[in-house]
Amino acid sequence: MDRIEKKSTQKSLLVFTEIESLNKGENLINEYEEFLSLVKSSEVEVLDSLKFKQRTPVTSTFISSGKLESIKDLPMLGKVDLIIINHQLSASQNRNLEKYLNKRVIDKTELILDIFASRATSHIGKLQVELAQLNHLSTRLIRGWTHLERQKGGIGLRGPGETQLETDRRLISKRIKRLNYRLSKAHKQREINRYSRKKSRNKLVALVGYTNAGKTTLFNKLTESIQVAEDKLFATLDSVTRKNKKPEHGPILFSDTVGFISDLPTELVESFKATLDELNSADLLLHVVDVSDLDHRIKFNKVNKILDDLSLTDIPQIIVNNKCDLVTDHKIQALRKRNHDQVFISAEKESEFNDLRSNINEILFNGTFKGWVSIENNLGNIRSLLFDMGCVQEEKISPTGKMLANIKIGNDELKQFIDVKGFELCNDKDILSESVN
Ligand SMILES: Nc1nc2c(ncn2[C@@H]2O[C@H](COP(=O)(O)OP(=O)(O)OP(=O)(O)O)[C@@H](O)[C@H]2O)c(=O)[nH]1
Ligand SMILES: [Mg+2]
Repeated sequence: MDRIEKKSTQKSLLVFTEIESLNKGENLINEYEEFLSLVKSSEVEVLDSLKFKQRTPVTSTFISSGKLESIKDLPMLGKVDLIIINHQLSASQNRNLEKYLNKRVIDKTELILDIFASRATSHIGKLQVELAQLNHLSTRLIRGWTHLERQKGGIGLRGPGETQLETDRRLISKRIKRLNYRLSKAHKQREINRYSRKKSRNKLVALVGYTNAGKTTLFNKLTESIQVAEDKLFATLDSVTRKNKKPEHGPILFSDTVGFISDLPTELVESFKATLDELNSADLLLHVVDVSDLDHRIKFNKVNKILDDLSLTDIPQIIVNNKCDLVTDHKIQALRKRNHDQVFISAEKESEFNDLRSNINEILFNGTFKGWVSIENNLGNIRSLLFDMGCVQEEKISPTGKMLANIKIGNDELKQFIDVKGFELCNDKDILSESVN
């Protein structure tokens, strides 16, 4: 599908319309800023932006006729290649607007699809975005797209007696079939990976949340990774899974995922379902919230709604209020008082996340054991397992030659060792002080 051409060629006019009747009580306070961020993420050049208020959408053109006239009268309209609307338009509204304004018009869905297309890097990500684009395109075919012919080599491809529209439809449905086939193959591979994870007893903790909440920043700290975290919407598209690097937890994998947004195009949710379905196998979700965002409560609800649509609400969730460094202490205290079970962090400024880590362990492993254990020398396999799990913080040799290890481990994880002969908890301060490193 054609991408929105880049800066040098595509000059756009933004039309932001606040519709009072839509989503009453759920409108973002900073909806306009979010629209600007989306446009900025797609890298088109903005010549001008208009802000309107309207009570209800107009069936035929979405925007009321008076406002359309004022757009048509704009002297700068001649320089505009593209008009971007901050709502989802029906195919006929889109077509009518294009006819009346004699310009290409794209809606919020197309804008988001374009951003995803520019961000997708993995094989699976690219397939998913293309599928979403084609599904979207197939609803708008009547508009008379011609680029498919251009892409596929043109006239020669057309079957005998077919109209342009039929040819487009045929090509698209063929391509959609192929994409579905390739996606299902790619997902089978992921299922195999998932199976080996289950066998390896690793717990999966997935970070979810509204786009730009700070998921990747937190993920990087938790796993000592260097994924790109940016002040851009949809910086992350492909989910990434990495092993926990800190001794507190033991066998945990963290997974960073694509961020959500209000009015996430259904085509995208559908195409990404298989990837997001992986969240189904998560043992715990960290719902990252940007508390410094005026809209954080509404966005929190929007994310929960999407999680609900994906049937993920049964998975335990820790609410992680992020970016606390941008909010006054007073406000954080007030929030803490009201929300005892939530965690408050600054992913960018902190590195320890003690509350978060102990909450994770509480849920996954029934709390944490911290202390010394003694291990007989014939239990080398347990020693290396503890190291593999990342639980050992310090090691010593006791006066009688036994290994002593200072470990942090989930209580449930500890259970498997506690009955083994030769493995004991060691609280004897004398032994510890006489032991050597
Ligand atoms: N001040 C401050 N900025 C933060 C904090 N955490 C993240 N950020 C910034 O917020 C922006 C978004 O962070 P990301 O980690 O990319 O957010 P994300 O949730 O992964 O976003 P998407 O992948 O786009 O969904 C970046 O510019 C980060 O530097 C924080 O605790 N404090
Ligand atoms: Mg991210």
